[in-house]
Amino acid sequence: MDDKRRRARVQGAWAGPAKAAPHTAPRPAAASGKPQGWGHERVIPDKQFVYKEPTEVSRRIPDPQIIDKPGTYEISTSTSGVSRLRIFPSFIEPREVEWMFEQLHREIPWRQKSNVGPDGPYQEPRLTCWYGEVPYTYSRSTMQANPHWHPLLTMLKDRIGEVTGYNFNSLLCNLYRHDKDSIDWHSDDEPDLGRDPVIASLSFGETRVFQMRKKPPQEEQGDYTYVERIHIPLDRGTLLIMEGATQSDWQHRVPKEYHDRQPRINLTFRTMFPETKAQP
Ligand SMILES: O=C(O)CCC(=O)C(=O)O
Repeated sequence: MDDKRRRARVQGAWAGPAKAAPHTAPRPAAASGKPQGWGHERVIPDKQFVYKEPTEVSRRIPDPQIIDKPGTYEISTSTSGVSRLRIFPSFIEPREVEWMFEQLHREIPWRQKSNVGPDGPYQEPRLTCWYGEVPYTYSRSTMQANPHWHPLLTMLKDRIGEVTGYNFNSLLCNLYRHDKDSIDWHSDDEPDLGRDPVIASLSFGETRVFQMRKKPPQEEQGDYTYVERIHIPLDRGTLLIMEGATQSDWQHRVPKEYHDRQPRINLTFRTMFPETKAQP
């Protein structure tokens, strides 16, 4: 039985008679006059169920933890360090969030990115735009340097810097046009981001669920079945900061959905360290 989900087996058996089953003598007809059998009553052997302890411990797939309240969450600690999330709902006030979305939707030069995966080239199911002094490569495809920041993006970068103390120099903008646009499991761990990269993710438009899963320990051989999971509904104006070992120890994605979704824009601010290729 190689399916781990069925590992927990109750090991027991009908062990048969503990002692020789006595033959039951035919009983006389009941006084009530109910019909008698054919003269032979069925003999039920005196079986006994013997319980044996399961040899392996049952494993439960953990329910995802839902994070939808403001705060700081230390989601794990490992030899790589602490993985930490900070959530700021309404980081952009409701009265600003709508016009910002409209302006970003209209004025960012959105492009279709073509990536290369294990099965060959494919079109990323969302539109993107890169801002930064240096090119950015992921999924074996490079986005060219683009130092001409839109003024609204510069303003948002500075506002995030004032509140968090982080000074970002690059930005990946993502446009999810509808429910079938998505990004698959990955970590933001490209070498140019240095060690323990901090990512600030700001959302506009439709709410989509940002899912996280912990990387499994070595003995699981890449099997994510039993890993911890976190779901964060990122609604308009919410700022999510990922810090510490989050990119070493966790993956994240925005999955496709199966009901109508309006467009969503996500801005992921980062700091690139192109010269060092290592921890600054
Ligand atoms: O859209 C999001 O919330 C996440 C985007 C993301 O993970 C990425 O672009 O690396």
